Amino acid sequence: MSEKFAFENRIFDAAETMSVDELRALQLERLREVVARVAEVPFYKTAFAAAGVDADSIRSLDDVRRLPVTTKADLREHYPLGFLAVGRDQIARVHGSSGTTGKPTFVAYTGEDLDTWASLCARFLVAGGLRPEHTVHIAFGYGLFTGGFGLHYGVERVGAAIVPAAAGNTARQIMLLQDLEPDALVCTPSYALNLAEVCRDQGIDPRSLSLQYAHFGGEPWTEDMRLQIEKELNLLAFNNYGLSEVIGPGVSGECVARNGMHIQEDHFIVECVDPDTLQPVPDGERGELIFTALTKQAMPIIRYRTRDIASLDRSPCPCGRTGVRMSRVVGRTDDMLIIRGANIFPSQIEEALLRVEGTAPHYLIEVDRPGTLDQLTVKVEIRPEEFSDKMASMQDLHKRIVREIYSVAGIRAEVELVEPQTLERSIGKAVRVIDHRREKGQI
Ligand code: DLL
Repeated sequence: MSEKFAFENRIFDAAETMSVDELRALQLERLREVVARVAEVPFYKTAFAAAGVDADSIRSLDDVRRLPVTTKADLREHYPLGFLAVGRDQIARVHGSSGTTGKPTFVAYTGEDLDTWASLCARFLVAGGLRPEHTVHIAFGYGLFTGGFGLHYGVERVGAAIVPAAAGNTARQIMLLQDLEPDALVCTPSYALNLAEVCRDQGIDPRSLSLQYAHFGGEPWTEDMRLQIEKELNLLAFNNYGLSEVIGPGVSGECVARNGMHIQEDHFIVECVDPDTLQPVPDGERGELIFTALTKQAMPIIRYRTRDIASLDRSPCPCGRTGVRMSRVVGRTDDMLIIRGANIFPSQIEEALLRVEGTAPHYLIEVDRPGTLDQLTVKVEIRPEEFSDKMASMQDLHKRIVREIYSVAGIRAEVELVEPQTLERSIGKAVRVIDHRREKGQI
């Protein structure tokens, strides 16, 4: 535990400790309600008819498995807002997350959804130390990404003070941290390490900052990384998880016992399944998580396949919360990369390259974390006819590729132009991505 701060277990909402029987009864009631609510959403209308299910046929919680699953591809097919279950006039806000194409997947919220979301974030923040008298430095992007606004309104709901530092400009962030002396830090775990490094470069000891604890999420990280961050910044680090399609941050988070993230089961039904058969796996075994959002109004989602691999633990927790705990996310079943908190699919890089004439369809994406920040390098073969020893034309090509990748994937990549025929050819499935972070145990 932190040298600076005595963590006591506080509960924000009595719903977090309701008995398992009460919880299951509430889930069943809410499941019936949400199935009725989405009955006129075209995708569900068709899928429910095909599966022969409706609200009346949901008699027990096991019946959730009779409902169709929803995937990111389904959301994309109904771009931009085909999953709306309310009129446009009911929407209070839209967020989004990157998809496999240049267009994001949008998610919409009513005023009531935003209220629910703020409470869900408040709950895990309080579970991990937040008190009304604290100040929280939020270094998540404020924009379509759900991290910034989600955590912002969660902190506000608790009644604590916020420094909405947002993302980027690390030197300025360090000034804010030094001068405003916040108690807590909110960002991605990799950004916390970056902050510590830049601090040291400026001759400031990151351990001397006022921070007592931090809430990290938005990307995978390991237990080793937790220890490293805690040592470098002298704070206690909590993990929280969520995804835009389900609501954003606030799906689950750690309590002071830090033995897994409590899923907020009064609002979400979780299943952990074998990704190939969709059959449930026993507790403690790894599988793909599937979430049903029970209370959302604008865009309820039924059995959303997260592609995130984790396991579930239903043993009682000393904190008293009854929500099942999920382990860290240990991997994904698709090829989505999370780079500095942003979701990137290799197909986006391919799409960007295809837009630039002169590049061959041979490329390799390398992801690394040489210091504290993720680095994305794209090695691109030049077509023989384009290859030239004229610096100017090569530089121009390089610039165009960097620009296209930024425009499609929203990320600054290092681009290396390589000579024709230099990238290894595969005989089976092309290896497009080498993630050095995995070999190093960083993710
Ligand atoms: O990353 C929501 C979020 C923001 C959660 C801030 C927590 C804090 P998306 O951009 O839609 O939403 O990305 C969702 O990020 O499916 C996971 O693969 C990954 N992810 C999120 N939190 C964690 C975590 C937000 N704590 C995708 N550990 C998810 C591992 C995480 N992976």
